[in-house]
Amino acid sequence: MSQLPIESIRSLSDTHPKPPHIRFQYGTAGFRTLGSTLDSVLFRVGVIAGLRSKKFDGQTIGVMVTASHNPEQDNGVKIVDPRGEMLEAAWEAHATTLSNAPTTNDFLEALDALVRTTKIDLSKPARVVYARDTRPSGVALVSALEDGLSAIGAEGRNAGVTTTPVLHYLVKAINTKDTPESYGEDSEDGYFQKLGSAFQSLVSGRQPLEPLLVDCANGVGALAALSLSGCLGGSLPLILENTAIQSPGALNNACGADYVKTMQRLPPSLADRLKPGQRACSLDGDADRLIYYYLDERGIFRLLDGDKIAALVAAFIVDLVKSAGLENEVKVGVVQTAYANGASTKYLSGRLPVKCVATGVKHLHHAAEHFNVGVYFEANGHGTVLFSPATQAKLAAHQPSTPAQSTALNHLMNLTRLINQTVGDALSDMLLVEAVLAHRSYTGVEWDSLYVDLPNRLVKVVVQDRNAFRTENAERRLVSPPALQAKIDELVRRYDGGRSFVRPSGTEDVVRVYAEAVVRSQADELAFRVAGLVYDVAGGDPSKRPKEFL
Ligand code: NG1
Ligand code: ZN
Repeated sequence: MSQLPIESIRSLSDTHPKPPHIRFQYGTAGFRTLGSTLDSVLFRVGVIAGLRSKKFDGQTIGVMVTASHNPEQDNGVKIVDPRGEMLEAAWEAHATTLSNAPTTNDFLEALDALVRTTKIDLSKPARVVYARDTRPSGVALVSALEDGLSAIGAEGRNAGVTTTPVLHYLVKAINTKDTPESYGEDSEDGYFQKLGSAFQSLVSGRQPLEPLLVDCANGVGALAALSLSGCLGGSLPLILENTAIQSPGALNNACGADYVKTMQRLPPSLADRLKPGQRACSLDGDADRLIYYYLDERGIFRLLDGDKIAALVAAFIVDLVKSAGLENEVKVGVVQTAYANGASTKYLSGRLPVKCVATGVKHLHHAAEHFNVGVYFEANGHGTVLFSPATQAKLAAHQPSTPAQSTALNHLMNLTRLINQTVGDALSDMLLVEAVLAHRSYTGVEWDSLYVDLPNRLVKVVVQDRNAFRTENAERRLVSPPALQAKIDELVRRYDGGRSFVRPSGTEDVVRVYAEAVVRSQADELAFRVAGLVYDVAGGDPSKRPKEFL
């Protein structure tokens, strides 16, 4: 058995010391915090990714440097497993431990322990593909990552500046290259060509689509959307907005999917650009979230969020499966979280199986794998559709008995190429939505009218210790602090159509309160009153209690 290259790790690790007094955590979205504090984390992630690759016999591991929808000064990093999926949970804990080792010596000891406990054969090769978004801090962080890769002797492939979903795609494409499961050419261009050709086949013969306005959040999505639009053969005119990737401070600032969903309003920069009835969508800073919207004839903003996307897409796939003559063999299901609008859950459960899981894409992804076709979307616009390997084989082998069945089958096969099977991709999802709208001859108005959203409100509460909040039943109920859930229940009962739940955030040091009700003012009031209960139980200084918490 080979040994860890102690000297090479030691000398390079000393140039990337861990800042004292900071505790890092590999959370739902990887490591994510102020970009200026992450140098040692990136170095160590390089070493960890190398070991993870050795663990998989030299299969390629991915590393993405991004902080998604967070403000520009933040940055982060996540590790992607060989099939293009998120890092396995046990290794999230290893990554946390290694990132917090105070000194180089402690880091080396922790590495040694990891190699022994997880039985890594150090003689195996290590391969890592990595990319970053457009954040200015990304350049130096990638160079720290490269030091980590070189310290462990991993072969690195720099995929440059690209989106999170492209990086996930690359990992899967590289690891399946020249195999029967080949996922496509292992380049960004190869991916966009694949999406573009599937999209063009899906919409051929349909009415040409009206131009779509795309808010690129002043991030990497601007570059990606431009490349993608070159692969669409004019089938979907895109008007790209908020593409100022060089302007300091512009990233995600008053624009992007998170802004639109959270504020439930149009990015101010689009106010003069969007005409009533025109479709628009917003990407987030690493282009894995997508939110649609339009202005109605009175100029009022109408949101088409992840729940509306799930409803549109799931119903379409169910119809195609039926038209292809496969309804008894291919079961479509939907996965949501507690943040899904109650009206969407009602709409969907009347049509197909719906499962609710804890927040965080990995939970949705894993639950979706249990369906033949699993549609999952978070309300915030992150999601995709998974076709199980057995279902893909079934589609390939199915002999249609009528021309109509044959057409529907072809559409389904094209959907498997159009939809990213590794992780949610705003651009792939955007093409998916556009393809469905083209097939249904829907404008935003008809899509919007599938169901009417219940008014809702999401509030953050700063508490002394968010770990004091523990939940059950897919995070819909609190088990601690004791007695708080009973008080929430008591309050919720007083509101028509009221629903509210409280959970600790996995990405910020806050507790989130969600509430919905039949009337907007009631949803707001319920959210603020529940927030008040939370603050009183766990917030600390009563004089600092926010006054809106009634
Ligand atoms: P937290 O901070 O745990 O609520 C947020 C989003 C999740 C998910 C993660 C990862 C909400 C309410 N929560 O998680 O859905 O997207 O970030 O980015 O939108
Ligand atoms: Zn994102």
